[in-house]
Amino acid sequence: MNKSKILRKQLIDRDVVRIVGAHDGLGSKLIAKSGFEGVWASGLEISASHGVPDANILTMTDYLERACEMNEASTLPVIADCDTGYGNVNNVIHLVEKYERNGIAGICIEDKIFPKTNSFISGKQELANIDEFSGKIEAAKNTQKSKDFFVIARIEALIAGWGMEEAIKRANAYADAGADAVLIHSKKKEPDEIVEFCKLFNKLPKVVVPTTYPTFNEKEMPKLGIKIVIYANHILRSSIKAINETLEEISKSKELSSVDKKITTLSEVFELQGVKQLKHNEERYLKSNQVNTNIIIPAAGLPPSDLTKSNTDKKPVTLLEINGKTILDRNLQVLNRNNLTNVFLTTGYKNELFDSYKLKIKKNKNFENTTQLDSIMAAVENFSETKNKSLIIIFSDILFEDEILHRILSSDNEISLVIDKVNKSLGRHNDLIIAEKDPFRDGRILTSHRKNKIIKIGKTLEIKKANFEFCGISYFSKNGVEKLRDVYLKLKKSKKKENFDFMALIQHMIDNGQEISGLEVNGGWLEVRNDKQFDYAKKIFE
Ligand code: SPV
Ligand code: MG
Repeated sequence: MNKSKILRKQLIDRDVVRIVGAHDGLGSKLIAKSGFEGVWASGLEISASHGVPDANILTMTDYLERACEMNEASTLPVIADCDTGYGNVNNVIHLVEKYERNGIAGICIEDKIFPKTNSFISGKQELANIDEFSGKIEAAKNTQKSKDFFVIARIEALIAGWGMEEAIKRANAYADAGADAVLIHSKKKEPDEIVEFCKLFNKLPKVVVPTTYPTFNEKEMPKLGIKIVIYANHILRSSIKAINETLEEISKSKELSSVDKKITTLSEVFELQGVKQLKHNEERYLKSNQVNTNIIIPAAGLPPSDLTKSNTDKKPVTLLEINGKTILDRNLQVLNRNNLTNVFLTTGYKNELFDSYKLKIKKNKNFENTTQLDSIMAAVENFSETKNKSLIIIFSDILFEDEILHRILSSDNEISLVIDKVNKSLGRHNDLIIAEKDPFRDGRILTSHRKNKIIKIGKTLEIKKANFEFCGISYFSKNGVEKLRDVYLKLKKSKKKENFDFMALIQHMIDNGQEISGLEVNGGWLEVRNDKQFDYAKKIFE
């Protein structure tokens, strides 16, 4: 239904249609959210928001642009305040074509002389000749394409001090010219003359703007034939007051703490801007690997016993500081830099130490009796966002460089593990691997893009037989995540799961025919599982 039709329907369905003045898209959204029926694209508000007087200083295009902004920002119909029509009858014809084509529900033109000034500005308010203005109304009605486009004739006779008789005479003339409604304007402190006018003129629905007679209640309007009430400038005036108070408070206190509690939250701003929809659209349509990839960091376990010297407080290893910055912070920084922001963490041991992290955290209370694999799967099972997306699992004691992520994100494997040739100098080789092809030994490449299948992985592999070690970073495509979940749940059902850590599960998948690719790298990562590795990390990370 177009907006003119919506407005016409509201006029049938409701006793009084309540319309609020605004000057931009945000105002239009707030009005819609508060349950009003329409938006008045107010000349006063629009000109004030440009910092100029309401005196036809702006042009029709300035007003039209804002009316369109308000129209697009909400589903409410917009009635545009078009002053005197910005000139003579030809200007009115042009504006009706423009406004209607842009989906504006209706317009209001007033019977004053161009350039007009706001009705509440003191001084002479010059009225247009009745016939000339009736011609504008007739032209507007003859120009509109749809029968529903709504044209309001605004009578300024009471404002200009010409009296009731003149107001009624004009109302009759504008009704004869084809107006859909008349707006009868008054600057009196009481609604008496409005009430009198309404009793004397019944040919058309009436529109009122009770700015100066604020006690006039909506309840009194239907019996007077008033079908539209416009609260014309209250958004503008309330925001000016609020802005002044905020500025004064900041200026006085020289900081933000007191003012922060009094103003709206940023999340409300984001909500009004439609950020939720933005995220939804990204998830649905933005086919970038980054947006569609989750990160899980399992950090539930106890710190390794070989890290005693460097970890006298016995912190979870990912919270160890390497030159003033924790391993977790360093890794989050790399992830953020690569737009990988869907990060899930599983904590267990000393989980309160993670409270300051604004990540999606799953607490694994039973961490002492479960494995890292259980922590990974707890995150997968707990967060529905992990469904239908690929996944990078990063062990919490690994430091890594951006290039490794680039390598993962540009690969098209179903499941892959980042692997490097065995490095004997830093000790500890838990996660050894036998891959189909031996590594390049000359150390001149950072990564290799050849295909290399993993044949064996596990803690019990003999070091002389292994050609690679696992770097603690693995990748699962959307399909790969489903397979991981299936295998894990099957093992859980068969009660065999206790014998499986992450590596054993991968071996189990290989044994059952799943291809697991090795993504070969040559450095660019570091594990921190013993004091020697910790000291080394301190040397290389600033
Ligand atoms: C406006 O909002 O611009 C109006 C209504 O025309 S009033 O300011 O009351 O004249
Ligand atoms: Mg106006």
